[in-house]
Amino acid sequence: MRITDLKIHPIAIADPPLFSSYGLHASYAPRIVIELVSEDGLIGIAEAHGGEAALAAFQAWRPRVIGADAFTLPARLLPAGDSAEPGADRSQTWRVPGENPFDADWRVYSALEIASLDLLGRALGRPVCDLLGGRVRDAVPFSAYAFYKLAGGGGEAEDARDDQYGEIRTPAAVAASVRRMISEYGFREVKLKAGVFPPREEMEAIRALRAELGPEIPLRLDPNSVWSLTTAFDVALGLRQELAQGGYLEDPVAGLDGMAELRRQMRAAGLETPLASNVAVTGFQDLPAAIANDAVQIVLCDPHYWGGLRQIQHLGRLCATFHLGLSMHSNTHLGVSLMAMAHAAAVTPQLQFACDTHYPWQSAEDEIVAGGRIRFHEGCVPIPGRPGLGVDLDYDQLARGRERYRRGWGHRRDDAGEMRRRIDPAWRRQIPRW
Ligand code: GKR
Ligand code: MG
Repeated sequence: MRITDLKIHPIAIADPPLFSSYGLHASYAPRIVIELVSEDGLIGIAEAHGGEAALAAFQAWRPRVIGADAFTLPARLLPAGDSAEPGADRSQTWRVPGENPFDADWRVYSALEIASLDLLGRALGRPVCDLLGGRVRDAVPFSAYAFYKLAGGGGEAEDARDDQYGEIRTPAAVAASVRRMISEYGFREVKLKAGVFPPREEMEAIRALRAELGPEIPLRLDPNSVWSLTTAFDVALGLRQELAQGGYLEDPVAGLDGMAELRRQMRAAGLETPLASNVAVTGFQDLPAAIANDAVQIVLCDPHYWGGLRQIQHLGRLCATFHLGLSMHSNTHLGVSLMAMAHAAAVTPQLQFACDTHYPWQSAEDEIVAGGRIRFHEGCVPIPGRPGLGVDLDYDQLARGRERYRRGWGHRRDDAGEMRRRIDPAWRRQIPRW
């Protein structure tokens, strides 16, 4: 099935002021939506990280895509490997996901793989998961993803969004926000984005969550690499009960060496809390060292930069082979990405942790899926029986997203710049900060 066009839609979507150790989310986040058009007029879609660099990358790939066969496009375009030079730091320690030049090719490839699967699914009348061997679950569990934040729901001036959650800076506010998210979505696992306030306060937030939610809900804590070894060890010790039973500590320190050393110290002290990563481990090339040094016990995959859905299936098998757990990372996204993430999890039996999602932080005003926001049932996204990913584009909404981008909003994710603009003109990312 010959591809006759690749349409590339850069959009900006409102984003609330969420904190992480990278800084603060700006009022708009960039995304790119692509449409692969086939010779018989069918369209396959995907959603990707956005911004100017991503837009240029998609445009550069366009000539290689036009004329390709949708069935064999993945094999034809698969990147040869890693674009990082030997010895280069290709982690996400210093770069937010979606801004890492070393996985730029993988990000474009991922979106093309997903759009080609959507296209083939539509042509064959089968859901994407059926093209990859079939679903192992009918509904995919996601986790509540709590953030510290300023007041505000994203967007600006007359384009500002409602804010359901208000300012979140205290343990009580974290617990209340998660309670609210759970009552709306039904999530059964919870992650707190940390690395924002002194660790003592963030440990209190985890204790407040445990008190609020009871003993059954697994809790995860992710400071995106900004703790020292000593601090990370103290947090692991102090929260050994709270993070047990299916919880984990995600990227507590920077780099695979740091993670491996922390693991050694924790095990010597009898602390078995698993260490998870999407910062130190960002692709297949990181696995040999991670495994050899026992630096990471749970890998967070992401179909947006690991290479699409088939690569997540490969990763699942590798994780099982090496006795690693598998979870899923997210970044600000809309419903097309959510469905791609859900199909990835539906065809990967080894993925046993509820997937991350930023989706509750986005608003219906920005959704580009026809029919509005995807509905969760008991914390899960049901996998539809409809062809492809199971969602269509709402072209009016897409045009609104394009218009926001055209107005100059959300051209690059710059959390550190936003932190300097709104909080502290001298702010810079510091590792370790605590
Ligand atoms: O959205 O600020 C954020 C997150 O910090 C994101 O950029 C991370 O990539 O959620 C991610 C994570 O798990 O590290
Ligand atoms: Mg993380």
